[in-house]
Amino acid sequence: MPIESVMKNPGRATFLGWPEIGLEDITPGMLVIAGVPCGFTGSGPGPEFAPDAIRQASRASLWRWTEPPEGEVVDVLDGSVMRLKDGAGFGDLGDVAIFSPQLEKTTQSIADTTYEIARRGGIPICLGGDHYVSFPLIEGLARARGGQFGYIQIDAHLDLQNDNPNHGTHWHGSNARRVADLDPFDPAKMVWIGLDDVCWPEEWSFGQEHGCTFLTMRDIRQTSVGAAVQKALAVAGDGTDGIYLTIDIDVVQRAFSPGTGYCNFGGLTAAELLDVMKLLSAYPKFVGVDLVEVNPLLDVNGTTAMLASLALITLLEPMVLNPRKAP
Ligand SMILES: [Mn+2]
Repeated sequence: MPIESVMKNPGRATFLGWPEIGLEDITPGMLVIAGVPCGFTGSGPGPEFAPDAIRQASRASLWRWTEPPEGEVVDVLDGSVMRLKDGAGFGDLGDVAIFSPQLEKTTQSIADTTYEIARRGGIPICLGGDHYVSFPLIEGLARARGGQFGYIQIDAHLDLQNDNPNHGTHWHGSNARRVADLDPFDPAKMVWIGLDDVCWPEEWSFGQEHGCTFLTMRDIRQTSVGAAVQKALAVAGDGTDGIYLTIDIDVVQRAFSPGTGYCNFGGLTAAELLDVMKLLSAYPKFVGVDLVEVNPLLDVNGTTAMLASLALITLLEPMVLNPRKAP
């Protein structure tokens, strides 16, 4: 397998200051950050700059990991004390090679990366990129692992279009549909959280006919974020070998997330997204995660990159910090 699919980022920031690693350093259970600087399969330039912007933004949270005088931090929401796990494995692999505008070669490169990570037992945590990248990330991962997987997509949109007249079958409106086509995924174990806006009739009927679970913003407003997460985990986790989680930052209202291509006024607030992440973080069997559609060219004061980094940190912290109750 060619390893040209992964490049290091010498001298550049790593996510949360995690060590730079190569594929050979990956051990089973390790959390592996990989940037996917691909923006040509979306709606405009910008998402290709997101991996570095999210890594830079994560540095504002470094103190939680490196500076507590007693090596611990306390979560003020529940009083739990967290300490870095001894020997917890995590690292930053750098960025996937992108061959813009060559769709096939780029798709292969992205898929090879998660294949190689998962083959070594690593759990890929990927920084997009536009949402198309999710499909090759998942394809490579599923090919390496085997098994049946659930799927949770936090997004204002379905991304279930089969064939767009302008963009074809492989772009950021078709990623979920391509995932649904993969054998390890049963559409009845695929869940969307935070849907808003409109979709094409074909996407809607695909979801209805195949038993997809759509949890809209209206559902969330009428119940709660907690109820939505509980339902999503119950559906996607039912009888599966793990869940893949994809987060499209455009699920968040524009006031909190100006740096993304879609203008959303009805979506989650920033605090609600972090609540969703906190609740999801209790689930122990995520096989891979991506966060996509941050666009630094549209961002204001790095707000969206900061929110993206905090969303991932909130999700990952229980996996690398040992919680214990305060005395
Ligand atoms: Mn999307």
